[in-house]
Amino acid sequence: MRRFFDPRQLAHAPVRELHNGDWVPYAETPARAEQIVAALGGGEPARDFGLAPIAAVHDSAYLDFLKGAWAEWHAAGRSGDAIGYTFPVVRRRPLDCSRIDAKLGAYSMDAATPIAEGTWDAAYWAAQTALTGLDAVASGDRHAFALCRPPGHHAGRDYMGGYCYLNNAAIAAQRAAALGLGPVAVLDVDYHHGNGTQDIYYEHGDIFFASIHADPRTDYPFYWGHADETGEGEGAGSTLNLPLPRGTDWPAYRAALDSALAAITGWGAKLLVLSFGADTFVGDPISSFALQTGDFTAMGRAIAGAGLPVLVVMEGGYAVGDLGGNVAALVEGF
Ligand code: Q9C
Ligand code: ZN
Repeated sequence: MRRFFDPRQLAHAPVRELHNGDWVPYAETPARAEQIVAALGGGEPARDFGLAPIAAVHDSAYLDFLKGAWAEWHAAGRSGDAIGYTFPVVRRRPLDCSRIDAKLGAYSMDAATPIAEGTWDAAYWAAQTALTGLDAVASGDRHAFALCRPPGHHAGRDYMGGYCYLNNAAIAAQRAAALGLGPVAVLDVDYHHGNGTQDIYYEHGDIFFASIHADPRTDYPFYWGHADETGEGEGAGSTLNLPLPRGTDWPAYRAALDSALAAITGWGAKLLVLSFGADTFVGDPISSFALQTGDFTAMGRAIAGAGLPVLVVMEGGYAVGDLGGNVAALVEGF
């Protein structure tokens, strides 16, 4: 399948994140993408579809904030990466905040998502990379791989979180539906629950969201991804969460994957967006599943076996030395 990678995504390079109570080096590094593109033997650059398909998913005030946050932070006399530290969980309401500190808290769900100088440009080109991959599928390719970075599945309509700023998979899914390629399903196989994608489509009956992930009772993002979250309103029944315990290996994972694929085809999907994270790998430094490199090939084969056109969108995966091989293994399964 064709692979898409745009080097403008490398401009995003935050220095540190708050992890388990300590400042640690930022895990979502440019080297991740460099390892993957090397293992895949290169990638075609993104085409520019402009802001409209991004604004079809994200709030316009949030996009303005993302574009300007780093400059505003520095104009306020700060140094380094912009990061929130006060979060409006109490009676949240749409205040028009002027201080960059207030905006950072209002538009983020954690302190793992700093804004560096190159963040907006990289996130913009990550979204364009997903849209370029979708264009290949829309033009008749059966499968396409979009090497997106920064990742997207924790980002909601008006918030960033979990190394994610723009929800690349949701942007591609929305565009696919607008092009009449639906009904569209998003299957999220990153180790972490895709709370942003779920939130964006929670009340939509036309986009199905299924996620296989570490049980949020033990793992980030904690507050979403529980099995009883199934959608609301017109979206009632179009969200499926399959949380799994720490230590899950391929046989148990495979059973959940089969259930998710059966639900997606049973729902009548005509196109699949796969949010693929390689952080289910046994050697991942921030995760606790036990998939081996060869299991990713079986995963790709099983997903291709569902018989739908598939756009693969890259999400997490932090075992940098094994990451290229793990992604190449998945691609081989298609
Ligand atoms: N102690 C993705 O894989 N930090 N994001 C968790 C747990 C955030 C992962 C801290 C992890 C985000 C796209
Ligand atoms: Zn993840």
